[in-house]
Amino acid sequence: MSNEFTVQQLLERVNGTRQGEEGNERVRQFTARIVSDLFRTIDDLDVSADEFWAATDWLSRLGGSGQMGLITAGLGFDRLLDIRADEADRQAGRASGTPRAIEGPLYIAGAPLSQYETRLDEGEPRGEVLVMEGRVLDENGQPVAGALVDVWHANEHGRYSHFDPSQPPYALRRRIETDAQGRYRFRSFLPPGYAIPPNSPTSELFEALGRHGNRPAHIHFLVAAPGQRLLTTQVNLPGDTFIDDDFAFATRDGLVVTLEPGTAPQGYESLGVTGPFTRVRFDFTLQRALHEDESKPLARMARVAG
Ligand code: MBD
Ligand code: FE
Repeated sequence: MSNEFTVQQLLERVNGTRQGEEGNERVRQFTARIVSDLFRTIDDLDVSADEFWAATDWLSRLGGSGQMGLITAGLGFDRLLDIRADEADRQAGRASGTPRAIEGPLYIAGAPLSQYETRLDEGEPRGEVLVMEGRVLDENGQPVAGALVDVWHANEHGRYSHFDPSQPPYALRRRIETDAQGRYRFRSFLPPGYAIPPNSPTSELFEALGRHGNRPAHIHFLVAAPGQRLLTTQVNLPGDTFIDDDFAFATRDGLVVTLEPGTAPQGYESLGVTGPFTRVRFDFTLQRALHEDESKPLARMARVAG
């Protein structure tokens, strides 16, 4: 047998298995497809060796930087998965509920847990005081008691705790269990938008693409309850420059909240509200879970880990 290959013969060997081995069928299918697509790209675009090695160097640095999740969001993959999930729901005739929106790469599990209400921030307000409140509902509009609302947002500089080591652990991250009427509420401050870190593999690519790396102001949620499908979503604050130009394509119609003036602190004393604040009312409507797996309160990496 010759060791001189055409491109086709090379691909067949790359995708071949050892004698008596099958490997993982799904992984082999993905690899075969992706490698052959990239071989074709190199051919079609006449990619030079220098360009190829520059690209692999960038990928190595990207891996080392922990920014892979920024790149998948910025190149539209996260939104693509949501578009596909929405389409699958439509085809299955499933009730829609609150629109899903991407989890993003900045979730951390295990935030402090409270019943009904909590403060996300600590100490002095670091922006306009926000109280967000509402209920968790099922497909029939019935309140869901004991639902878990896991909420997280950026600080006044647009940075997320844990990834920004200057913040205390779990800063601006909390879990809230809804009360018997399905209600939750929390106090925090209106967060600003997010920008990708400068001088990083991600910013390098976005500069080369002539794109910006900004997200409009938003607050993330995972909402989970037994028998209900896990909802991963975000709400957007109105009036942001990037509200219709999100680098991660995560903003959605139906998720831009209304900011109401909350003038009197009456009824909000337990949240330490002493003066005017901004009030956001938002109910989350969950889909009924079709099987147990759909209701696990797991973030994306935990789902992969099983
Ligand atoms: C974020 O804050 C975010 O929510 C996403 C999806 C990507 C990057 C930063
Ligand atoms: Fe975010």
